Amino acid sequence: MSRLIVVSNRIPGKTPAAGGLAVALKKTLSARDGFWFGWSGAFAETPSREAKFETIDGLQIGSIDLTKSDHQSYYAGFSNSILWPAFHLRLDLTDIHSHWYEGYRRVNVQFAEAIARHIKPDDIIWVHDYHLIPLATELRRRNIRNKIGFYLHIPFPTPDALNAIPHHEELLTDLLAYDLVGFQAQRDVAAFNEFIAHEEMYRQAGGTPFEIDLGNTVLEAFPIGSDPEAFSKLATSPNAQKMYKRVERSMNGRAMILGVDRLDYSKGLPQRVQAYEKLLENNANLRRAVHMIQIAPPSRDTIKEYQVISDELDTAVGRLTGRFAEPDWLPITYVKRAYSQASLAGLYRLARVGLVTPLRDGMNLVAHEYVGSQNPENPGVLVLSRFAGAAEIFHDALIINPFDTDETAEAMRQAIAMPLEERKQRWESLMTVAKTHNVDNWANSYLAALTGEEPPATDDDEP
Ligand code: ADQ
Repeated sequence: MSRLIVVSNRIPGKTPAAGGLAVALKKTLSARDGFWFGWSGAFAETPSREAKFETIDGLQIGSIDLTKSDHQSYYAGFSNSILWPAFHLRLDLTDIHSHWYEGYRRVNVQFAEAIARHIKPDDIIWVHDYHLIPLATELRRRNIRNKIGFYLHIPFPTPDALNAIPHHEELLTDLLAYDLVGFQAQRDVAAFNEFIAHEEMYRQAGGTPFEIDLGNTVLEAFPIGSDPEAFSKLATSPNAQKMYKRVERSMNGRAMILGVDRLDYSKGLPQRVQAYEKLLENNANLRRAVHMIQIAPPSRDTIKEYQVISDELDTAVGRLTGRFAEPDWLPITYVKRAYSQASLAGLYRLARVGLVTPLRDGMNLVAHEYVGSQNPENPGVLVLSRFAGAAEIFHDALIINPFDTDETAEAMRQAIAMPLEERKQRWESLMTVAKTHNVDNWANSYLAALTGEEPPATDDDEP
């Protein structure tokens, strides 16, 4: 089997939220040999092009340091203040500074130079996410002819949103330097094709369109997943049980409604709190019978828009509490910190309702983890946004439009009232889907498409 080189913004082991994805990619990597490459997390005075290698958990990890100013332009700037909001259709939240693009490209060049000298002729290279779109172009410029694949973890934008991104034509050309561009959902492949159709329409109207020739590049959806069986075990592990029992005691028989998200404006958190407020407003009988827990550790908090969403959520939670709390009952617990996977699994298992209501999301792994953690004898109900990639596969969740807070409130009510039989039926179907779309199958099917090799047999295959 060829060696595999995985490239992502950060090297693994230093991003706590990476969770199952890092574990799955490490497993794939250890089966194939090769290395993982990314930013070390450290800053240098001058840009270094020499990768440092170390062995972590038996894996070869290569990294480089970046200068503070390049990192600012590349990461907080172009990647997370332009690409992230535009790809999530939040053009109102983009913050465009033209010099950020230069920093973004400089870092991609720096990555390419550091990696190129370590690539052997049969290696396959798998590049992850929007931070590194130009990497294949830069590697090709350095005469790398190997198979290079790209996977976009976030949604692909609509034509108008793409047109609002400075240098989007170059970025599209960059994508076509890959052999395979993988997306989370069919919706994203369709959005890419819609851009092509949009340019064609422009040509027919007499404009000068941007010509896209896909050449040999394959575009395909590979929905990512988690490891539901591992979550199922984890949810009954001693550490998960500790959390489960502690919170169960504090619930005192009330139904728990749970949200777990990075604190990000794409996750629809203020709308979710508003929907919960409507649930309490419209159903006086539920007021002392439910409790919502929202866990949302801050992320990217040097970026202004992330401070704004944090303040907005503080206000929404404060208003809700002031309006409905009683001296001996609080409607919501809002926790701004990260928890171990075991603690999360315990909470998922206890939650009668799992709220996954992003305004737009590539996939959303919390949905998968919630399903994996349920008790088969008494499962909870997943309330899922139609704008999460997960909605393309989890048809038996209660699917809602997160902008319609009446509808979300009604789905919460329905979830709480749902008879055990229906909960079991829905959960069994969701669990079957989560197992089929687990993270190992995701990595194997992506790599099979990139290399043309057969994917390894899975446990589900007939002998
Ligand atoms: P994210 O936007 O980070 O990922 P998500 O898919 O939900 O979103 O993954 C979040 C991960 O962080 C989960 O594994 C979750 O357990 C963990 N997490 C969240 N809150 C936590 C907390 N309080 N403590 C500890 N861990 C927490 C991006 C895209 C998604 C896509 C993934 C993977 O935005 O759409 O599904 O990549 O491709």
